[in-house]
Amino acid sequence: VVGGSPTSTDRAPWVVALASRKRFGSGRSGQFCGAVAVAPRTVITAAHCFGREALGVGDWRQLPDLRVIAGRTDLSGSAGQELKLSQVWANPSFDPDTNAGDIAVITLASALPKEATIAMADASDTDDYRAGTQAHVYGWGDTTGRGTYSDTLRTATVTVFSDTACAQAYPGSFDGTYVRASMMCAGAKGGGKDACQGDSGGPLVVADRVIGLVSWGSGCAEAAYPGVYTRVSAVASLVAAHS
Ligand code: 4AZ
Repeated sequence: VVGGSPTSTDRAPWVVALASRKRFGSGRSGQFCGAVAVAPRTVITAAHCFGREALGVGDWRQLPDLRVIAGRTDLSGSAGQELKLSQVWANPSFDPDTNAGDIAVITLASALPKEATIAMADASDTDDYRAGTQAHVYGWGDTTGRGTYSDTLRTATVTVFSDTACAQAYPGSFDGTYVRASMMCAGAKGGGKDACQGDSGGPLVVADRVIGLVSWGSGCAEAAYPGVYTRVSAVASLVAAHS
């Protein structure tokens, strides 16, 4: 998160880290994405966290090597719990060229407390998506856009963009925009606050609902380029079908 401030998993217990025990040597957390607990055994994240192909054979994303880390503000510490995954459904319709459908559903092998979960926005929560709404993005990702990851959880307040402004920020693909109906944008006027690499899959939150998952963007915190998020209300039925 660029332009944010430190927070804690006490305040945001539903923010979890996705880590691989094989990603780094001992002494590093192996965190590679954010994620969010939406039910005691259900965590949602970005499909692209699992690569172009879900759970690619032979790499560090093998199911037995993955962990969901909950309740650990500082990933260099050992607070909270490391949960095993019993299943990953990475959307088979995810398109790595456009990032359309960037949603994956993780089933945990053991349950988190209900208090450590957050509700997903659904189609009736239109106010949450109104342009100008203040939302909060969370993650352990890059804080500068130059590869400086954070051991401690950070958050920034960003503003929800209109679909028109979002599409205008990313023009030019074959059908006029890179932005699909299953996406939304949020950012700061003049830039300076945004999700960045390593935050992918983590939540964008309004009040007590998760409305977006960090998905993509051009650079980080640039004035012309808001962050693009998976629109949770658009994928809620997929999540329900796979949890
Ligand atoms: C990434 O590479 C990434 N500024 C995530 C979020 C944004 C850009 C890139 C949004 O995972």
